[in-house]
Amino acid sequence: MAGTAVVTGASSGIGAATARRLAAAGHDVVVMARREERLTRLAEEIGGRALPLDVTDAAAVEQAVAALDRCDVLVNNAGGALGADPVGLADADHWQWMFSVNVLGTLRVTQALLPLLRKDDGGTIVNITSTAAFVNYEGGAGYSAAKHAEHALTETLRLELCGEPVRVVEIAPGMVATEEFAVNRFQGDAAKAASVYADVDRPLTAEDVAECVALAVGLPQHVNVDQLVVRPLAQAAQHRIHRGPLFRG
Ligand code: 8X3
Repeated sequence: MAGTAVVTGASSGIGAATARRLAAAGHDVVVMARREERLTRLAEEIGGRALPLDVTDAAAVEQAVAALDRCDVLVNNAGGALGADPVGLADADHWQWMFSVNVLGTLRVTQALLPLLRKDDGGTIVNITSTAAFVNYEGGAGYSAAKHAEHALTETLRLELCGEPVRVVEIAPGMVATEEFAVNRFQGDAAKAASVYADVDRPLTAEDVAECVALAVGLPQHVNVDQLVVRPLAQAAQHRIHRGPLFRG
């Protein structure tokens, strides 16, 4: 057994793929997310445990974590984007939600699990941020601000834990086509969501990112992947996306 891994935002997308991948690597996986039915189904599938909760609910996080007696790996994946309006038109409620789930959710779960992660043989925290944690783009200010903040939290935590055997890893994906990210961002507008990935030859999948998590987690405990920026080959930079066939033959 490779130890206990807690994955947040595990009911779909990168979180669910990461839970599956870490279970396959031998971890006892504890999955957290709001949607109980999906979560329970996933836990059954991977032989893990489901803790249904909202990471923005401090009391719920405390209560759920009290049920755990071990945590070797924490993957803070819960997050998301809401809206893509320019700053002049942005909805402050959207910004509040994004800050709450991406930043405060990560803070709360990390604080709650840190005592368990500070084990003599070491623990690992993996925060799934985004390339939006480093680069801004039109219409992305609220999401970028939240991801920049999550990046700041991650980097600061690594500095503060220096001298302890706890790794702090940041994985920053670029364009990942998942069932929900863009649809949620555009509040159910499937056509708008699909246009994000239009003609992109193989955007990243949730499984690609899960593979990166497994790679960072699976390295020896003295190896800390500070920051892993991962994009599809068709995306050379935030604004430089090739739309059209990529591979010949
Ligand atoms: C998602 C990447 O480019 O949509 O985290 O902001 S982007």
